[in-house]
Amino acid sequence: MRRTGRKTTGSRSSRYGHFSADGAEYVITNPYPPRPWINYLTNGDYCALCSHVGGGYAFYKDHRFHSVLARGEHQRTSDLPARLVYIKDEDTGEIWTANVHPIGKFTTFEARHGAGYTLIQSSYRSVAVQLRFFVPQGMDAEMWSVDLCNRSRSERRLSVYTLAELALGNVALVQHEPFYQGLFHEARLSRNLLTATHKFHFTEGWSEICDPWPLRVIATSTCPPQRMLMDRAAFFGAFRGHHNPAALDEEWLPRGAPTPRDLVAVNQWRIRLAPGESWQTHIALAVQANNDSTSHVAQIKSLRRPATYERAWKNTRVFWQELFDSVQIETPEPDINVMMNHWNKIQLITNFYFGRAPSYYHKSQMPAMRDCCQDAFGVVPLRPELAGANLRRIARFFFADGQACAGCNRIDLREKAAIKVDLPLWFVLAIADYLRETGDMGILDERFPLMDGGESSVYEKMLAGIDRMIGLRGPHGLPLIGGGDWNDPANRIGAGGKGESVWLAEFVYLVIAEIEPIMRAKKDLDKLAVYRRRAEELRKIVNEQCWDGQWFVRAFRDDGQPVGARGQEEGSIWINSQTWAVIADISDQSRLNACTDAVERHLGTPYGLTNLGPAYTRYDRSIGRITCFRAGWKENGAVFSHASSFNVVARAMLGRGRDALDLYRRILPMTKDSTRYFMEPYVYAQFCAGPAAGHEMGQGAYHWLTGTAAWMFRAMTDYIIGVRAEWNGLRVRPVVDPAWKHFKLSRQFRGSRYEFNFLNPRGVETGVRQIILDGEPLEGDLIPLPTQPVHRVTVKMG
Ligand code: IFM
Repeated sequence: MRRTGRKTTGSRSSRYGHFSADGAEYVITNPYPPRPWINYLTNGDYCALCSHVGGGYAFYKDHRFHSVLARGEHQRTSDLPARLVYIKDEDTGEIWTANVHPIGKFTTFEARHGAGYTLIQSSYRSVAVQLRFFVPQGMDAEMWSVDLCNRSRSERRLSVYTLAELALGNVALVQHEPFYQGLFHEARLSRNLLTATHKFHFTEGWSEICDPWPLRVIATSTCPPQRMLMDRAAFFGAFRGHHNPAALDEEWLPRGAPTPRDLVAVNQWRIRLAPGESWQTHIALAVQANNDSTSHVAQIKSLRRPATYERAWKNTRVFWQELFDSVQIETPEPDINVMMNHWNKIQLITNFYFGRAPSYYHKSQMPAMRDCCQDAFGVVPLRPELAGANLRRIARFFFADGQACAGCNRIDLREKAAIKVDLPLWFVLAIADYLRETGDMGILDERFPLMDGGESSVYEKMLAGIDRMIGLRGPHGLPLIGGGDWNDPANRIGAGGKGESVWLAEFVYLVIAEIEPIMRAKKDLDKLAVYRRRAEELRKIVNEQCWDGQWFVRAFRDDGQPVGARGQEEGSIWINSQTWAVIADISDQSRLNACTDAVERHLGTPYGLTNLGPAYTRYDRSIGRITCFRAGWKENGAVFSHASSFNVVARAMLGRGRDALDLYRRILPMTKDSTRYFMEPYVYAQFCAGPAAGHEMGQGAYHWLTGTAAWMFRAMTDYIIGVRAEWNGLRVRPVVDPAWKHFKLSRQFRGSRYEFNFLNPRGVETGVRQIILDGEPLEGDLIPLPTQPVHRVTVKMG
């Protein structure tokens, strides 16, 4: 069950590709899908975005300030590879690209995205090429392998050129003022080594600061090239481009020039291949601290040995395999299996490392606190120690009064206090989840600095966040929404200082329930009593003043008018105040079921649920930017995957297994028609256009970086298959489609492995008739803490 070499697919394919038999790779067979379909290759520090033709960019830790590889000019539809391999037939002079794009000459093509790597295989004129791009664990580099084979019957004389487009340091500047920025480059070429850095760097307030970039990039290869070039202008020439670089007109690349303004790393090898003969080189593009250290020299030497690459490849495979193995499922639905066992994890860990900031569709964003906390929550069952480390890092981004910073970057920048008020509560949620999984109560007493001086413990930060929230009360007694909550662009509801959020009330209610056992353990009973009173108050207000007959209103504006209320022409129902009423369990079952029904009735589409409906068509300053988006797009009525995934959890919590799975399937990326959806079929996108977008409905946008990955993962393991970590064991409450007669979950917990086997012969949605733990019947539905390395659990539903 645990090894992922087995065939898990049967998952559907698209007209552009399919999953590999074991589900671990997505194989793109047509070089022209509707958009670049990309992969993130990362070890948590170095990150390469790599499309199916080698497009994308790369950075170290923070895409805004430590850019390495340029993004090319890919944006959205075009995708000029930033990693390019040209081949020239020296006998005929013909040129093509092993990436296929942009020259577009090919006989065969296949790209395989896998965990941490992308392979591109193509052939043309009987020259077969395989490009392998990967980011090794434990080394800040991207590694390329180029394999050529002469499949013709005659000897071939070829030139092979590799091109990496560099953009060093602060990328906003490089893109904004390329000429000016080029004046600060410092680069050197020696035999088989390029070293490049940038002498002007800043992370804030550029007019006063001018420090050199603390990093440099080196490029070297296992097979020394006969020529190297670093001047982009000399490579492409004027009035030429990626289709026809001027330097390829000549026999040899021009010899080295002084440091150019636009940097590339180009290698040229002239090779002769007998029929059937192969040639290979490995190339590394590595990031080093910009100083002369002996370890740098050692690294360069090792990057010239093929064994280094093969070792790194193996280690990388092992890392990902272990990650895949930590939680595995087997259900009757191949699409779900393939996502849960492979791609959902790859997406989740990518989000987790970089805070959902860098993608093909946005780049200037910072890693946001709310997102980082949710991604840590997603990762908790997979790699609790990584989640714990990240939560400790996030703990540095708080103020004494409980406010959180908007962002929590990886490179020690100062961050501003957030205008969004909900952020500290996500931290409480993530910590509580982490504690249930690990029992690592010690984290609560660990102390971290505060942004405004001094320090406090994790526990104190959690309380400060809740205290602050409790203090912010509006005219109805609900939490003030201030500059906004989860729904970022609904940013003006409380601009005048009086607007209130119903969703926040539900969230605070939940967070108090989450922290209660922690406070009991801490014997903080007086404060807990205050929190409980506030929770009961909120329950009363939400039920007495926010229930609109069929659903909960979303908020109250500064003028006291409700947002998301029946009878309103636009935005009369918003999803989150329904979903989170259920998640927080703030009302009775009949209301919770009624608002869940209303969500499906008013917001349901074949692709998932829209964020609100009907979409706004007129700007409403009292609500905010959300009303400016085109109707049906983004938070204004798009099918928002993240909010839909919350709703899967809600449906399962209500015991509505059929409904939960019905929605789950609609959100899955491979269930969408690629020709309309455009985005990758192997990862979730933030949204797809909703009904109000007219003929564009169903068009996906903002791939990869979305809280959907965390929530779909946990929705399946914790709420549908229904195995949830609790303080003293694993609670088992499956809520499934009655068609699920047999399914499995294998997961680690507190150092042991649990192999769950679920039997549902009567085809029920929920309910456990009997649990057998290691051969013995168990009372109740809580599996106790582990006593041996492996526990086997049979769960009979019915
Ligand atoms: O809640 C936010 C999230 O933090 C970033 N993406 C959009 C969501 C909804 O606005």
